[in-house]
Order: sequence, then structure tokens, then C-alpha cells
Amino acid sequence: MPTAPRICPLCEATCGLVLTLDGSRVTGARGDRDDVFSRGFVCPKGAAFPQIDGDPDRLRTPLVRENGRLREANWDEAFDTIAARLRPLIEGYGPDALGIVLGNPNVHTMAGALYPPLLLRATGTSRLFTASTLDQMPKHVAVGLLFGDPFAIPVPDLDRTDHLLVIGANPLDSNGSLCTAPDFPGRLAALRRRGGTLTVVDPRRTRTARLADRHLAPRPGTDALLLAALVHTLFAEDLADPGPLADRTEGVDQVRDAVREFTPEAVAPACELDPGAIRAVARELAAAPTAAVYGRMGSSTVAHGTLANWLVDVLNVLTGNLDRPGGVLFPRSATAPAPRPAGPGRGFLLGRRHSRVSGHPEVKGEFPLAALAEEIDTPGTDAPGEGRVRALITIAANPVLSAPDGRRLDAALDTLDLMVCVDPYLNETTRHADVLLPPPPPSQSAHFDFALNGFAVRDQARYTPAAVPLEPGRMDECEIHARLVLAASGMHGAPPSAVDDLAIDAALAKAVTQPHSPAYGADPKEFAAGLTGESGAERRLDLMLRLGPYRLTLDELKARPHGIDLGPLKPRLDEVLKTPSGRIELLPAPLAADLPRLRAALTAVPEPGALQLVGRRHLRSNNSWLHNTPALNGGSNRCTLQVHPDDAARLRLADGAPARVRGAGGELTADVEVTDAVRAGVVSLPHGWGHDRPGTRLTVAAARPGVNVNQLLDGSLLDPLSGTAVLNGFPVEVAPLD
Ligand SMILES: Nc1nc2c(c(=O)[nH]1)N[C@H]1C(S)=C(S)[C@@H](COP(=O)(O)OP(=O)(O)OC[C@H]3O[C@@H](n4cnc5c(=O)[nH]c(N)nc54)[C@H](O)[C@@H]3O)O[C@H]1N2
Ligand SMILES: Nc1nc2c(c(=O)[nH]1)N[C@H]1C(S)=C(S)[C@@H](COP(=O)(O)OP(=O)(O)OC[C@H]3O[C@@H](n4cnc5c(=O)[nH]c(N)nc54)[C@H](O)[C@@H]3O)O[C@H]1N2
Ligand code: SF4
Ligand SMILES: [Mo]
Repeated sequence: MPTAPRICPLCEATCGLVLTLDGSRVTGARGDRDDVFSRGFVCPKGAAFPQIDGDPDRLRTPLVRENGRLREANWDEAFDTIAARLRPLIEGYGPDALGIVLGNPNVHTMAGALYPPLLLRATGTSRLFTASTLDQMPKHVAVGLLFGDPFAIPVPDLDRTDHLLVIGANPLDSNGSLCTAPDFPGRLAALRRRGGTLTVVDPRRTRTARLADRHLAPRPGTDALLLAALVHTLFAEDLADPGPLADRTEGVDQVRDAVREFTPEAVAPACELDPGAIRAVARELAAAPTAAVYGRMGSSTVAHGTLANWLVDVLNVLTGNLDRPGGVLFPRSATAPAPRPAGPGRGFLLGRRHSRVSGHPEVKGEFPLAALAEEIDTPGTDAPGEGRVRALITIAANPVLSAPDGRRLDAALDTLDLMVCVDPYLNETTRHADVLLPPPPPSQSAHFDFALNGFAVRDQARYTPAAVPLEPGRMDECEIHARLVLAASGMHGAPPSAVDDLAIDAALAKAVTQPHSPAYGADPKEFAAGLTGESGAERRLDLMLRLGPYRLTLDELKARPHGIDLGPLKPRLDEVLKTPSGRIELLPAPLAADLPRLRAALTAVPEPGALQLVGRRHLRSNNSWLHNTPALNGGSNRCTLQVHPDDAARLRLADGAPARVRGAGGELTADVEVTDAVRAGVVSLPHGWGHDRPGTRLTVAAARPGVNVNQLLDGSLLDPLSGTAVLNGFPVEVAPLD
């Protein structure tokens, strides 16, 4: 049987797979032992690649709404419809009448990296909503303020660290996030084998927590308090020692003052932790030869998410672990622009605009996804430029399930003048589309990890071309995006390569003027003529590689189908810092201004018996869209409400019996699973379920729909600095169904 390599697009680990092919059908998938990064690792999702790829419910042709119903259409009809209906809306009501929603899989496709920025520029809209405000936006804000660049996210040096402190992440089930590491479980086992220490902070005893030397289970939403107490302890016990970072850091003394009252004793009642255990963690962290503090979803999608993410890196700085091997380091991606010389930058600004309805500040050019519904359904003046979202483009997003209050959003989507979706499925969100543009399955798409290489625990570059040719009638997702840019920008009918040519010209026009660029002083036309690649996307990849820090080329990558290893992470803080001071700004003003809210949390202890809900991920899931794969959605019901035995007894909840869960945004019914894997006072329900709406084409998922946990939220609970929805630790009431 012929085989072809394909990087797995199903999670952030980016494992190399070897696909077995029968003609143009994928019949098998195994880990690629020769992959320079993943070395043969594969998980159940990667192994299910053939079923995911060959799902008969994947759409094959565009769908266009006619007289209220979606019908199959050809590509020209689909783009003609978009061009004819979108331009008048933008011209009549202004660019902000168009909203754009980008979902998670955009970090797993080449198209998602290359074209959405062009779509935003070409349409001129400022109404961007992405999954980041359901996820890692607090991290972007924290590092943006600390280091001057919201993408300067340091990652734990997993393979060399002596001590890993994991706060609100469960990489044994998620396979890691903002820390791209194929075989995360194996890497944690290796840490233990070499005598290292693993500490996990999580209100659930997760599979990751079970591996740990020490597991702290705080009350949800209190990580910022715990972290502040760890920082306090470092100062109080004279353990703070930034080492060589000292003269590159501003504000150390100010941080000492800022955390003065957050003693272990002061935070203990709110965190429901033993002050002695907090001190022990601080001491161990300081004593470890090298250590890395790593926080993710559980410490981000909470009311103090930005403060928690800030404090994570404050700890890394104060223990001297930032930018050193074994600590946390900044990956050097092969397609990031070659670094400019060290020196001050412009820094990171927040709140340059505010949202129309609730006045949420813009963050990284985005508004909170939790506020999308109100931006559509709250009436405006109808005057040009008023900014009400009337048309929406969603790309790889399912906010009806992934964002708070799907019911309101569901209704709001129905009122749009135009909705265009780029998505392989007719699902809870895309069923509202007027035009639905389906990308081909991953086997028919080339792959390069533009985004995730920037968070990888080892520098490397891998490119896999499409494993099988495009089926007749299919369109490559890059071409779909390019045509969408043309249709949305008044250039409908121009060849899609024009979009790539414009992007290449713009990038080169800038690069040739920059002394640190490999293209400095070159003739842009000549440089462009030297690019190789069979498509616009390939030529753009070639350009980015050539302008990158390793000066690679596409041909070099194509010649090495299992990838090019570029070595372990290296210290490079000077290349990264872009703050106005040119130094690490350890106590940025917007964070200092948020501290009174954290102080108030010291005494905001919930009533006895109050319950808080947290999420959980399962190894065989990926947010909302893998429940249609039989191999990943079999066996017992996974969409259960986990309840601690004490709470179950108190509330008379029986294992396996249905319970009613009520939150600010609504209520739902879920089967109870009594387990001491959650701490008392905490219940857990996974997200991405609730596949019971009519008008979808998800045969397997609809047969086992589960419930949508996000219906418990009304969209009003946010981390104010980042606009990120509180998805973990929000209050709920639970009662037996009868
Ligand atoms: N309560 C709660 N809610 C959460 C979370 C939580 O932990 N708890 N997690 C949050 C997080 S971290 C995230 S990232 C968001 C995710 O939120 P979303 O990004 O909205 O959700 P996904 O389920 O990842 O949906 C992705 C969509 O992409 C489509 N898709 C799949 N492959 C492709 C492709 O190759 N091309 C295109 N164009 N489309 C594709 C799928 O069909 C699906 O419609 O959910 C968030 N919501
Ligand atoms: N199998 C699988 N893998 C995935 C995904 C998936 O849906 N399924 N989604 C992908 C995506 S989009 C992302 S962003 C990543 C996320 O990757 P992770 O962040 O590793 O994933 P989670 O499982 O959400 O882990 C969050 C943990 O935080 C805990 N937690 C909840 N509240 C709190 C709190 O207040 N404090 C602390 N300390 N912990 C808390 C939860 O119990 C949970 O164990 O996973 C990715 N990988
Ligand atoms: S760990 Fe992630 S990238 Fe690796 S095989 Fe599994 S789903 Fe794919
Ligand atoms: Mo995510």
C-alpha cells in the first residue's frame, strides 16, 4: 500500500503521521517514527485520522440559501452570491457592519494562518471575534505588557527542566497547549525519571495530577491569589533572585509592594488551601536548579485570568528561570520574521477602541466572542458607521456551542442580512449560513504549522504536501480564502493568485528596507521571481522561510519530508523584548490597576454549599467537532456532570441519575457521575456537546447529542482586561431532576 506523511491537525502537538492510502482514500494512520519532532508518537485521535478524514457527513460542495433553504451550488455561484450581497452592506453601513469570527482550527490549517489577516485588511472591519477570548487571550495580554509583544509567549523547556509547576492544564488529556510537545505524557514521565519534580494545581485530580509529586486542589478561580502568595513568599523569605535578568527588569520592588498583603494565610480561606503547602511550593520552586511555571485554560478562563497569567511569568522571572535552558524560553519559529536588533519598541496597547453595546475594550484588535450576540441583536441607529454587525463571516468556528449563551447567539445569527461560513460541516452554527464553503478533508490539504511552531518545545520545521489529490469539484482551502478576500473586497473575478501576489509584494516592500532582513537591499521583483512553490500558499511559505531566522527554503523542506530539526530552545530575550523601556516591565500599569479587584477576592468567599462548575477535556475529543467520528464517540456517555461524593450525598444526587443544573444563562439536564476526582464544592461538565438542534448534518453526533454547558452562561462574566469569558469556576445550582 502506498503511504504519505501528514502532520496531524487535530491538536497542538503536531505529530507526524504516516497515512496508508488506497487510491485517494486514507485507510490507515500511524505515528511517523522518522518525524524529527514526534518520533512515532500518536494518540487515539491521530489514529482515527482515516475516519475523521473520510466522514461521509463532510460537505462536498458549497451550499447556498435560496427561498429559506440551503441547496447545493457550484463554487462560482457561491462566490457570486457573496460578492453581490456583501459589498452593498459594507458600502451602505460601513465596514463594521461585517463581523468576522475565527475559530480554533485556523491554527491547524495553512489557510487559517495566511488569509484571515488579508480578509480583515481588505474589508476594513474592526469587528473581529476569535476563540482566543474563550481561551488564551489573558496570556497574550500578560506577555504583551511584560515583554511588549503579545505573541512573545515563553514555553516550558519540558525536556530539560528540573521542576514543572502546572496550573490549570491537563496535558495528559489535551496533549498540551501553548506548549507544542508531541508525546507530552512521555516527556512528563522522562522528567520524573531524571529526578525532576512535577507539581499540579487543579481542582480535579486529573490524569496529569495523578502523575504529580504534589497536587494542590484549590477552589476554582483563585489561582491569581495562590500565585500572588507564591510571589509574596519568594520576597518574604528572600528567595527572589532574577539572576542575570535583574538588570533587564523594571519594577521588581513595585511587585514586592503590590503583593505585600497576599500572604499564604491571607489567601488560604479563598483558595481553600493550607498556607504551609503554599509556602512549600514557593520554596521548592526557588530551590530547583531550573524550574518552569506553566498555566493554561484553568488559570486563564477565569475572572482574574490576566493577573494569573502575569503572575506565572513574574514567578519565572523572580526565580531566574525566564529565558534560560530548563526554565521557560521563547521558541524561534522558522517562519517568524528575522529578529530586529535589540532595543525599545512600541509596547502593547489595549483598549484603542470599544465595543458598541457594552463598551468592552479592544484587545489585540479583537472584541470578546461572548459579546458577539449583543453586537448583532442590539438595535442601532441604522446610520452608516453605527457598527451593528449585520453580516458575518465565520471561518472554522462553532460559537453556538463554544461561546456563552448559544441560544441567544443562535437566535441572533438568524437575523443577519448575510452569513458566510467556511466549514466542512453543517453544524449548530453553520446551519445559519447563507453561503457555506466547505474545505476539503485534511488528506487533500498541505500542512505547515505557522502558529504552533511558535510555541513548540523544540525548534523544528516540517511541511507535508497534500497526501492525495483534490477530489473533482473540491477547492483547496487556501483558494477558498483567497476568493473570499476578493469577493469581500470588491475584486471579485480577479485570479486568486492576485491575493498571494499582493501579500508577497507587501512583505517584500517592507523587508528590503530593513537592515536585519535577509532581503535587505534586494530588488523585490527579483526576490519574488526566485520563490518556488506550486501554489500561492507555497510561495508565501517559501518567502516566510527565506525571510526567517534560519533562512530555510521550501525546497529544503520538501527534500526532508520528516522535517528539519533546528535544535533545543535557546535564550533570546533581547530579540523578543519590545517594551518602551527595552526591559521586562514587571508591573505594567493596567495590571497594577486590576489589583484592587484581586484584593477584594481575598474576602469574597462563597456561601457554604455553593457549587462552582469547571470544564474537562477527554483524550478522544476536540472542542465541538469530533463527536461525529464513531471511533471517538463510542462507549459510555462522556457528557456527565461529575460531582464529589459529599456534595452528591448533601444534594441527594445519585450516580447515573439525571440532575438539573442551573446557571445565569439557563439550565440543562445531565447525568450525574459521582467521583472524588473533583474536589467538594466543584462540579465538572465538558464543553462542545449539545448536538440536538435541527437542520444540521452530523449523523453520529446527533444520535448522542449531550448538553451544551455554555448555555449555563449569559455572556456577562468576563476577565475585564482580556475580554475572555469565564468558562471555569462559575456558580451553578444543582438539584435532582425530580
Ligand atoms: N465551557 C467551555 N467552553 C469552551 C472551552 C472550555 O474549555 N469550556 N474551550 C474553549 C476553547 S479553548 C476553544 S479554542 C473554543 C473553540 O471554539 P471553536 O473554534 O468555535 O470550536 P471548535 O469546536 O474548535 O470548532 C471549530 C469549527 O471548525 C470546523 N473545522 C474543522 N476542521 C476545519 C478545517 O480544516 N477548516 C475549516 N475551515 N473548518 C474546520 C469544525 O467543523 C467546527 O465547526 O471553545 C471554547 N469553549
Ligand atoms: N482531547 C482534547 N484535546 C484538546 C482539546 C479538546 O477539546 N480535547 N482542545 C484543545 C484546545 S482548543 C485547548 S485550548 C487545549 C487546552 O489545554 P489544557 O489547558 O491542558 O486543557 P483543559 O483540559 O481545559 O485543562 C484545564 C484544567 O484546568 C482545570 N481547572 C478548571 N478551573 C480551574 C481553576 O480555577 N484553577 C486551576 N488551577 N485549574 C482549573 C480543569 O479541571 C482542567 O483539568 O486543549 C487542546 N487539546
Ligand atoms: S497528540 Fe494531537 S497531533 Fe498527536 S496524534 Fe494526537 S491529536 Fe494528532
Ligand atoms: Mo483552545
